[in-house]
Amino acid sequence: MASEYEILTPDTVPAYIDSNPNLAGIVDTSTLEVAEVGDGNLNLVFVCRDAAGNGICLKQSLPYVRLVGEAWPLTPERVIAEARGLAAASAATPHLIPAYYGVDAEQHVLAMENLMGWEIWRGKLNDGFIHRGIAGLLGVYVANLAYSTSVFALDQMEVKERVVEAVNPELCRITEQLVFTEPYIEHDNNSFLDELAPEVEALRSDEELRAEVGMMKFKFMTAAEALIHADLHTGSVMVSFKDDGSGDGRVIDPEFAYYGPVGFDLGAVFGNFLAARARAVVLDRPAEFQDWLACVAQETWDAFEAEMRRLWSDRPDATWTQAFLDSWLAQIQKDSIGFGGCKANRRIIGLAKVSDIETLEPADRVKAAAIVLRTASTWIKDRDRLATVAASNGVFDAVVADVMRDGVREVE
Ligand code: SR1
Ligand code: MG
Repeated sequence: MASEYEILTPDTVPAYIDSNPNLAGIVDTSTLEVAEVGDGNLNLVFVCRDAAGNGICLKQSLPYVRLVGEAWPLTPERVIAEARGLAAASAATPHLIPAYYGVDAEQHVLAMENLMGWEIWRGKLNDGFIHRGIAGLLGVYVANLAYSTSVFALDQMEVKERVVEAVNPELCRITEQLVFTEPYIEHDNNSFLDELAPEVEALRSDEELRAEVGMMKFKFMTAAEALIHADLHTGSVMVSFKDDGSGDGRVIDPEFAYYGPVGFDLGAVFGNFLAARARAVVLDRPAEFQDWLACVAQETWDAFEAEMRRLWSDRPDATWTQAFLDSWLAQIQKDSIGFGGCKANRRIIGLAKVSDIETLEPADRVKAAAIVLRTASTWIKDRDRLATVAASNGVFDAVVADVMRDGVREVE
């Protein structure tokens, strides 16, 4: 049981900063403006800015799931997992995360750079903005985090110690239940429009799909390949535009971090791109936007593969040959397609949905949801045959053609 601690408010944040010597000098607390902006499912997030324009962002874990309330207690120690994820990424890809200022384990508070003017990528995708280059940055992030924390780069004793230290059972249980189990059964956490019921029923009665989801869950629970972010959706990415008009990105929120399968992080990205693409189709977004979105998953994969191959040349252990890397990458690509499907299905049926779909008018929402469910389920079942991100994009195109021509399954 966690000890009692003070839950911060915008009014108490300046005094909190003053009481923490590690945060001295970052902002002038006498002129600080503080706003609580947490729109995620779990935590409080305070963005702070002083009169001179200096900023800091504090994130505090609540002792429960914010989305549900105190009825769902959750360890505030998750802030330590997030600190671990930030520290690992600080070492491997400091340019792809906010500057990290440290963690207060007693008050369960993380301090980091306030990315002033940056926005959550999901919202910008929803509004039809094109940020070129960010998809590739995510591939670079996943590759560096994976390589630098795995047996490819580290001594095996070191890795085993890190695996133990990074065990994150309560957060993993959320994923195990919400991603891999609940969408496929009747559960109080689930919800969807009545018109989608036949699509959900088709998915739940598909025994082959259920078995393959079980395989993905087993891999999530047992494959300690590297430290992974483990919740890398488009709401965990902050974006801005560079002066040349291309996009810039920072990965946030690694509180689900643990030693897991590398394909899970890539799959989370692909599953969320799938939701964004389904939204763009039903809203009939301009061709330039849809054409760009059609390429982002490939861009992430290509950047991941290129970065893994670059890092590989420094590997200290000759056990890991070039041919091994080729096989491993092929397996990771298949895993990422399967995990992508699991991550997409849960956002349609289960708890913690995504605004890409939820903010659509009901008729469009049903169509977009059906596109996601059918595409995702094929990804899961056929991931070995599909084998490539390019082939998984082909599934999306075929499903869109079906749904736009024939509509969704109807209630009999
Ligand atoms: C009960 S927490 C629901 C979801 O929020 C997080 O962002 C994770 O995606 C989790 O599954
Ligand atoms: Mg999160």
